[in-house]
Amino acid sequence: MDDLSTIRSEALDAVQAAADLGALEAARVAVLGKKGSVTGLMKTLGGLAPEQRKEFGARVNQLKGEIEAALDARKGSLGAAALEARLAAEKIDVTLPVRPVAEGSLHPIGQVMDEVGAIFGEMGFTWADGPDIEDDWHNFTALNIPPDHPARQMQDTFYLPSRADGTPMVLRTHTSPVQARTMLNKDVQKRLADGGSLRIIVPGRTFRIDSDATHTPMFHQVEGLVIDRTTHMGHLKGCLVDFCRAFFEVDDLPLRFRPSYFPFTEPSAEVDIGCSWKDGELKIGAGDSWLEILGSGMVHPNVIANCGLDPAVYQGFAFGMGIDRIAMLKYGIPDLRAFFDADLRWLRHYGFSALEAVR
Ligand code: 2NM
Repeated sequence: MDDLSTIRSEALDAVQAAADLGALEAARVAVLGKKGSVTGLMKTLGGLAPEQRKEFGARVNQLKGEIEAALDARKGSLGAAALEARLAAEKIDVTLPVRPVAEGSLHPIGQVMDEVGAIFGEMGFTWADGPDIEDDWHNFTALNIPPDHPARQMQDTFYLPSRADGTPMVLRTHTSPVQARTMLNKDVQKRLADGGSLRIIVPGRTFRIDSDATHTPMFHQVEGLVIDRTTHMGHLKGCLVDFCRAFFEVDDLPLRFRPSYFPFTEPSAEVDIGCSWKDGELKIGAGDSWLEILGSGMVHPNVIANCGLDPAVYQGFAFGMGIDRIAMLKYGIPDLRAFFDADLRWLRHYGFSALEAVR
């Protein structure tokens, strides 16, 4: 029996039988490795006579080449099969539903505060903040609210334990104490003295003892203040007309200014916007009905003086409105109390995407 043809057929069989790349490598080592069968044949060449060596060497080389070609071919097909298997195993079903993403939403009050801030921001107002807990001087006295005014009564105002020096403390009943604090600020007073003007809005939480279908003990207001030497009632009117039309997104929204009274403004005006009711549904815009939206007026000289400014030099206007109320009107939210129930179904329905910037 020819040694070569046995080695040849055994090697080619082993190559063909290799089921994976590991088995194929074992087959290669068995033939071409240090102790492999073909390697063994090569080693015998040195002991042969030159004539024989030439003839046998050529046959061994040819066999080696043949086996190497078979190894290469098998390697190629095993690699392709492995790739096929992997592609089949890792196949992605793009029709499967995605995993739910836990996505939060902006509460309508925060959304509306941002919208109001953006509109007044374009008119040159900046956003001011202050404490929820106030002393009664900033909350009432500075704002020309007399000691016997009903707003100061225990039934209307949340009183907190007084300061050690006896100063009565309250949960602020409006955001106006922030306006008072701003006018009292020495840097602000310096800017006014240098001919500048003060324009702020103050969005924030406010508190009054009141709880029914249309009132919650905690609610939100945005108040605004403009002070300089020349701002007058015409500016108040233009500013609030522009704001209401921008906020409610009705270009020709009718507005009505009605004389009113607030201790901290003189004269004072309440502002209504035009609307209509159709099939029990409110439509903001032209119509035969009016909706009260905000209070406003020229800042009372007593307030200006209380806040350390000369009322013979400085004047301006102020306004205030309920954020919760304008949010309900703009976005058709029926029940005020649901605003503060922290009900996730309500928040998913009425909330706003955090990824959609305001303007
Ligand atoms: C309102 C209505 C009218 C107001 C007044 C002031 C201040 F501090 F400057 F005097 N701030 N806000 C004001 C005026 C608020 O809310 C209905």
